[in-house]
Amino acid sequence: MTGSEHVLLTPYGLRCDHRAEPLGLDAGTPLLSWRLRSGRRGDAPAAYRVRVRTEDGVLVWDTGEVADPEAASARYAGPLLRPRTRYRWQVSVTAADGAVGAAESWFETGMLGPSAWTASWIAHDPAALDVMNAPEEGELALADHGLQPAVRLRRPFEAPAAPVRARLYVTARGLYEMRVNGARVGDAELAPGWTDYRDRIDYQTYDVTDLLRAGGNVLAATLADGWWSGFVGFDPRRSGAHYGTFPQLLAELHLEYADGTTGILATGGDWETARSPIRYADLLMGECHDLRLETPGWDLPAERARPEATRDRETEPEEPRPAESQPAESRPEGTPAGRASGDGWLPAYVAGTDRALLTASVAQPVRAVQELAPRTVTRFEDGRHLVDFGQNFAGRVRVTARGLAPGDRVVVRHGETLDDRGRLYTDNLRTAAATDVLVAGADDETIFEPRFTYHGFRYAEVTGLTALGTGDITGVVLHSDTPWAGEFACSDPELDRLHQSIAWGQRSNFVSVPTDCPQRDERLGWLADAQVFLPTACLNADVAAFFDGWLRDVRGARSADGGFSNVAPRLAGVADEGAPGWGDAGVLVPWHLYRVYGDERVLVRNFDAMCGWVDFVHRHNPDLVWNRRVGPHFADWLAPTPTPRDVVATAYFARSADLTARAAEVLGHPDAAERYGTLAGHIRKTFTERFVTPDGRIEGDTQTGYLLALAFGLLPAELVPGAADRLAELVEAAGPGLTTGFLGVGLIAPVLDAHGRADLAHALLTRAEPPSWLHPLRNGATTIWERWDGYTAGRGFQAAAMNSFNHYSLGSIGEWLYQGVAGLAQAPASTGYRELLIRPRPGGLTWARASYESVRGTVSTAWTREGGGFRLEVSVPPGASAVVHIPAADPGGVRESGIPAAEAAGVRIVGTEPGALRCRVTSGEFRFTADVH
Ligand code: RAM
Repeated sequence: MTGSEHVLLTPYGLRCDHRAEPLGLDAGTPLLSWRLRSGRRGDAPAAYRVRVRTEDGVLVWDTGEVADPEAASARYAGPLLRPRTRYRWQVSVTAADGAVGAAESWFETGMLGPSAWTASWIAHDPAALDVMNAPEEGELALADHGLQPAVRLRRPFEAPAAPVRARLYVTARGLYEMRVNGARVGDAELAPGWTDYRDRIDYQTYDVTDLLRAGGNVLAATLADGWWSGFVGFDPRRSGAHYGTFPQLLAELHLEYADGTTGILATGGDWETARSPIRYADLLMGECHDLRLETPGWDLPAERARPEATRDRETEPEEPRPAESQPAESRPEGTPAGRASGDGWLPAYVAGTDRALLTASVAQPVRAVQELAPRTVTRFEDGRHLVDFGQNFAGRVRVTARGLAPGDRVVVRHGETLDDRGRLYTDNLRTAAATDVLVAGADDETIFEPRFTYHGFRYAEVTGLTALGTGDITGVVLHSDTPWAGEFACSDPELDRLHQSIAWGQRSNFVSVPTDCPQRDERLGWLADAQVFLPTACLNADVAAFFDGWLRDVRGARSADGGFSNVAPRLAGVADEGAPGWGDAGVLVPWHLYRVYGDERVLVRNFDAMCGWVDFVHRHNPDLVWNRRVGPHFADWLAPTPTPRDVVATAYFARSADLTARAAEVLGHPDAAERYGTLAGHIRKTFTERFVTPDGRIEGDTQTGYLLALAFGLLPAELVPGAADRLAELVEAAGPGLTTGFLGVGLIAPVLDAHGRADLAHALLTRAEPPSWLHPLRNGATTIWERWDGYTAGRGFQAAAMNSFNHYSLGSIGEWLYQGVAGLAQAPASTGYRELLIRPRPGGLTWARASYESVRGTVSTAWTREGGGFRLEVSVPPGASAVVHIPAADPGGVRESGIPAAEAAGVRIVGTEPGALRCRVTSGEFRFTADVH
């Protein structure tokens, strides 16, 4: 980029349906969006123009010049998009002064609908799969767990020439890893990800052009159980196999040659299959690689396969067949496997041709995003090694094993913490064995990294190696690769650690779906956890696509009469009926996403379900106190002081009705807006009548009771100050301390702040006795704990039956670190960060800063307090404006870039309040200074 481009108004960060350059899009009318930057204060867009072209430059859609100073996106409205086609698009933005900046990106469509597919589901014939070896002493009881080998599938074929373009469209019932001519395809992990496979199965698209060549090629896959046929959740009545009993692959390779000819290679009975050296692979139990069973070269064309592999084969695979001439299926569905082609390879078993549920994935895949070097490796006398990665995370290890004889075993166990004897503590994993095993083959050195499992851990215990150096083992961090969007830092290193722990909680638990925890036999998409953490999550990362994907399963998990569930994807038998605050996530999550990303379509897609939920609760609770059909009523889960259930439930009922009314308004449904608005008003009235005394005491007199009432605006205006005072009293009386659980915790700092008690919010942040955020950190936490007292000095661990050390719910304080401590927030009535509210709450800190990559561009704040002076730097993206509160002893003395604020360009004073000046600023960078003595 040249200097002048940087100075002028320039679009950047182009997204299509909230993803950068998505490959394989099934949406017919995607949203094309951009962010803006400029080096000039007050720079603002006046108009935009989007042009979409085919790859060879043919113009398909042109918005023309659209005069809209607020727009940061355009919804494609051109002719029908063609399947499997790449489109390039350009956005040009004209600034108010006529200067034009432009940027380009692309998106590529996928199959655009299930009918385009010809592939069949193929598998290893489950009846022909070898029975596992009997488990050895101390090893997983394989028979009990019903674990089965991962299988391989392959299809050699002849390409007449190197293709000029090749795309692989692929999915699995189970987990897949694809290879082309021995090279791994793409970098997605745990693909195709977890969806409710009864409703939909996501497929992924890969550009494999560079992996193919003229002549012999091999397309190959390894398949494992994953969420489809492996263990998920904790339901002891159903040991795995939630969706099916054996994994299956469905794939199509589309080839285009320079002469214009094309070919399709689809999964069908003409593939061949064998068991793999992975004796089992399970998300909860772990993975076992038996390298004695390895057949090098299995995924290579015959002539490139390693000589020893070729020698091992009883017969060579048949001559590869040309891709074009192959029928999609050569055997009818369900036909049992027939003749083996040697070396254990059998014709693939065709398990079906149902393609109705295939949809392109809408979110970023899980990826190995980071590697952690061990902090220490300790060797015990009994030969075990204990590896400390210094960070609790979700992922797995990569170990380099040396000096093993064939059949030697290396066992890696995982745990979040150590017991008081310094040994790996795994009691809290419940039935998740989280154990990976390597059985050595002939190679002297082996690199072992499981591929179809993940664990939540900080420590790994390795048995079976005589030596293990810090360079021999690496922690591989896995999570849904949502682009990181926020940064926060301040003068208190413990608050920085708190922020980091929250961020690690997010990384560890955004693994295809938002899970409660990554370690024990649970890892479910609990709805309340997701909704309470969402505001924090949205500041840490761009989670628009991630949540859009998950919301499909939230809708899918509804009951026939409109009730949301507690977990999504739903699992039979797991607390089906949505509890207050859990089911309500189906309303709260779309609303919050709309506010953050400004994309109305999230409301469009969820509106009916939102209405259905409110109607469901209303139907069963016509007197407007929600006390029937409350599901397993978790109330303010894990709160030190419980809040009456009806108070919690009725507050959420009012909140959901209110947000549904607002959504109706946004979507232009005045009748619904009126209906739900009126209902919300009646519920609020009922709440006050039933639960609030005339002097403003809320039944139960708990922090969470007041928090819900104040945050959700349930009280008549005259009762608000009293309720806020009572909340403050309760916080003070507790230490100052908090007594909130999952539902109250995220509200406590914002509500105290909104009612003039940011000092108490700070007091809570610096409190170290439990319940507090610092207590875990001072006891070695590197992620947020499930319980305030997961470990306490006198008592030790909480009950192992429910004691996760990596649950993000109580980390929902993260929002206030950005919004309160650093002062970076969106104004309450704004959507898509059009209007910001910059209002730092310094507390006892000397500096803080935050930046956030919003849908409009970068927002940042940085403040320092030195001597009696306060300095606040603010950056507002073009197209946005901000109200800035500058702490000042004398509001009239505030200066911006050295001149009185009232005279500064782009600054308009809007008011003063005790100890602060309030101004409205345009886009650009501002440097305010004030005296705070
Ligand atoms: C626990 C989960 C989750 C919570 C539910 C009620 O088992 O870990 O965090 O939402 O219970």
